[in-house]
Amino acid sequence: PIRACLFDLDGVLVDTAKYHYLAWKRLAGELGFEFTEQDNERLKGVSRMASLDILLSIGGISPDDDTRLALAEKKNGWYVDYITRMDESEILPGALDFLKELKAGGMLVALGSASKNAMTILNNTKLAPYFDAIVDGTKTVSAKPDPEVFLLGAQELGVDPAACVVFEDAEAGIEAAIRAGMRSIGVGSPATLGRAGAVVSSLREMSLRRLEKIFSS
Ligand code: B16
Ligand code: MG
Repeated sequence: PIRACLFDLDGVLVDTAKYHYLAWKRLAGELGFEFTEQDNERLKGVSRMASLDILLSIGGISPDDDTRLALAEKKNGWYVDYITRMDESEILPGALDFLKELKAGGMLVALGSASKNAMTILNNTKLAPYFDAIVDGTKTVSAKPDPEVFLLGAQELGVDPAACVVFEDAEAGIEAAIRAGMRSIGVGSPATLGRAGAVVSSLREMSLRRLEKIFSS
């Protein structure tokens, strides 16, 4: 039976992708090239430095390591300005009700995010108290699709990976769940999340009953 639910943050519980986009776009602008919303899709679920490298390849430039670090820090400063102003109104539809239902039903809940800013977001949106374990980019070495982030989450919860379900909006995140030996539910489009055990368009479609039904066989 399922004992724990592990949630990705950006794209599943909150829509911080729009702030990442604004900050990356501003950086591209300063460097003298365009960065579109479509380009931004490629950065979802990807770590900060890997995101920067994708952005720089779009601009066709390859600065040295010190410059790259400075650019990533600059982008992060702008991004942090946005997320420090976030509040509960930015929790994605259905997320809070589902978390409340999971807690009431005795399910263990963990965060599995690539972001180094996850705590700021969880505190500002008042979501932090719903988590029994929080694993984010400050605790991991390898990025998704490596399973590290979810395996650490299961370990902190003291639950076998086979009894865990991962909620993810990124293909690399579903891959990470599979490699961790966990079940998964994609939040978004079946076109990109086809490898998940099931796909929902938002957490509004989720309930404890639905969860049990999906994985009953
Ligand atoms: P930071 P998730 C990911 O969060 C984002 O989807 C991705 O766009 C971002 O680059 C990454 O976090 C790192 O974030 O710069 O704040 O450390 O989807 O894994 O919750
Ligand atoms: Mg995500």
